[in-house]
Amino acid sequence: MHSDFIYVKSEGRVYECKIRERLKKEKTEIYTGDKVRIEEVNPENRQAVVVEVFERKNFMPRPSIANIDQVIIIASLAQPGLDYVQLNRYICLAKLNNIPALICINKIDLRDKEEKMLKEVRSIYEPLGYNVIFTSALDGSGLDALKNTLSGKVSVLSGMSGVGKSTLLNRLNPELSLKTKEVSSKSGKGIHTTRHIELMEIPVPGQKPCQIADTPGFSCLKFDNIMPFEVMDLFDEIKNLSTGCYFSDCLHLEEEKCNVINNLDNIDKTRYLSYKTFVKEAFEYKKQVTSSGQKRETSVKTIDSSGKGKTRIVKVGSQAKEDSRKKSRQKINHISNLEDIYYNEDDLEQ
Ligand SMILES: Nc1nc2c(ncn2[C@@H]2O[C@H](COP(=O)(O)OP(=O)(O)OP(=O)(O)O)[C@@H](O)[C@H]2O)c(=O)[nH]1
Ligand SMILES: [Mg+2]
Ligand SMILES: [Zn+2]
Repeated sequence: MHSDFIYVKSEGRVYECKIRERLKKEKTEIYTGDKVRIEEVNPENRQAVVVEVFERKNFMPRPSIANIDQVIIIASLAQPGLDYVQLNRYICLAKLNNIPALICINKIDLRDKEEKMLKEVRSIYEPLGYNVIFTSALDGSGLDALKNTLSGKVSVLSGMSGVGKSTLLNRLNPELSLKTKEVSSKSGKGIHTTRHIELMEIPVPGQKPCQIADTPGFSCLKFDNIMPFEVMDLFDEIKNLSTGCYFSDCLHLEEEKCNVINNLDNIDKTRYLSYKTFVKEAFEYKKQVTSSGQKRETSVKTIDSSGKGKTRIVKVGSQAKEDSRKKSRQKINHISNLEDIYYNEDDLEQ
């Protein structure tokens, strides 16, 4: 169902808002997490109009959400089993959009011999600079550690369907009662339950208030907007070794005198496998772009942020100019009309 309204939180109140016609004409897109200026139309009924959208500090497509401090990537030890390629996919997506990420492995109650796996996950990701947390939404273990990472931040939970994102959020704040669903017993895969994106406040005693967005998991997320040569930028350990390759355009697949291939003992196997998988996907994308003459993401500008790599910021259609009129920055905390962006028929299959 499509809705013409978006919901904006301002000074503790939620306003039901229409979007100013001018913004619609300019095709200004508004996403969860955007900071906007509203004008009240009917204060009693808390109705307002969005008149301006401010420039974003960052943006994560799929799911579309703006101004995020961190992505918490959830994977599960079982049901569905830990899939490193998928986990790396979510990690790379966060990196592509220059958003800090941490890893949370959920459902640790489901495995008898989990110790070995937990060590393995730590040994892969901690040297790469990722914080790894282990949780069980069922028995509550690790939830305090998870809470500690949230303080004062805007976080997004992402990860495959069925790994327990909504269940974890419900545990963090039982008042939310988000919809969760059984993992399909036939396939062991999750069936999509979370359908829209909403920023929710989680009160954590003794800590600064924090906001979290739950997101729907994807079953077939692909790297379809980057070129093969750009994939290595998403794998620090490969990028670092690439400076020693003989060919400057080496893709580290089967080239001669490749410093990455010569050092495969120093790279985790599942990381290298993921790298190769994403390069292959990027080649498919390149083929499509080349054959259709289609332009790449024109709405994305890439800026260099003080030598720390690239920041992709999606341009907002309207100019976010500061003016002297009284205004406040509000945050959209609910968009209910994006459903069809997150789903295709394949995704909804059980
Ligand atoms: N044993 C066990 N089951 C869990 C745990 N966390 C979640 N589950 C179960 O896993 C299933 C899927 O959980 P959801 O929270 O709906 O998964 P989700 O990640 O939100 O899935 P989508 O919304 O489809 O992306 C539910 O049946 C939960 O009860 C856990 O820590 N341990
Ligand atoms: Mg969910
Ligand atoms: Zn190489």
